[in-house]
Amino acid sequence: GHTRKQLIALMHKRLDQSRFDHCVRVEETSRKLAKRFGVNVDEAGLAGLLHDYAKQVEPVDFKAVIKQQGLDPALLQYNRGIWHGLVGVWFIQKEVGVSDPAVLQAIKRHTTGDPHMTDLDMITFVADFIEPERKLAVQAEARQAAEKSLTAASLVELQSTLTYLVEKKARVYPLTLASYNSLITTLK
Ligand code: DGI
Ligand code: FE
Ligand code: FE
Ligand code: FE
Repeated sequence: GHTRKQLIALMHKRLDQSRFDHCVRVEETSRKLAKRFGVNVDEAGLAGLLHDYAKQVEPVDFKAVIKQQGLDPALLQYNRGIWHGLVGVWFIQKEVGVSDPAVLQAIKRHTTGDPHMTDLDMITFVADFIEPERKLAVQAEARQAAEKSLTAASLVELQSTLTYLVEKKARVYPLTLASYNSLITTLK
């Protein structure tokens, strides 16, 4: 294990200041949500802090990992928006040495969600969307929903993400749609 100070030094090698500051806000938001919903606060904080660790990794480096590790070749049709979570955990294991599978899973799922999200997964997913600098009305709506329910807040986020993607004619990663369908079914 690293001290928080060591983690922060490693993050500064990969992230510019504004992305780093976002990560610290997601850490803080995640810890609050973990207390609210009875989830391990340190795991939630660690996942929140590291969730965007790979956000600024070069596309060519992501492509190399996707090929070398034999990951789904369909991933190559996407971009850093999708890669930094699903593939980013490879860089986190390698460069930061985090091995807690629950933390790695939450980071992996933080952009697309997953049809089988745990409470920790939903905390990372939602904290990213409702950290204090997220100012959209839909983000306020998710923040309000997260007072009571992680699934309700996750659904607000996925509905917004899907609408945004379709609006700009972007390719929807199948997991994003599967997550939405799963939450809709849960909440019906
Ligand atoms: O990393 P952040 O900016 O803090 O937030 P994020 O990881 O939730 O989202 C990163 C980007 O990923 C955001 O611009 C939306 C995009 N995204 C989410 N789901 C999909 C997606 N992009 C594509 N093409 N397809 C998806 O399914
Ligand atoms: Fe992200
Ligand atoms: Fe997110
Ligand atoms: Fe983020």
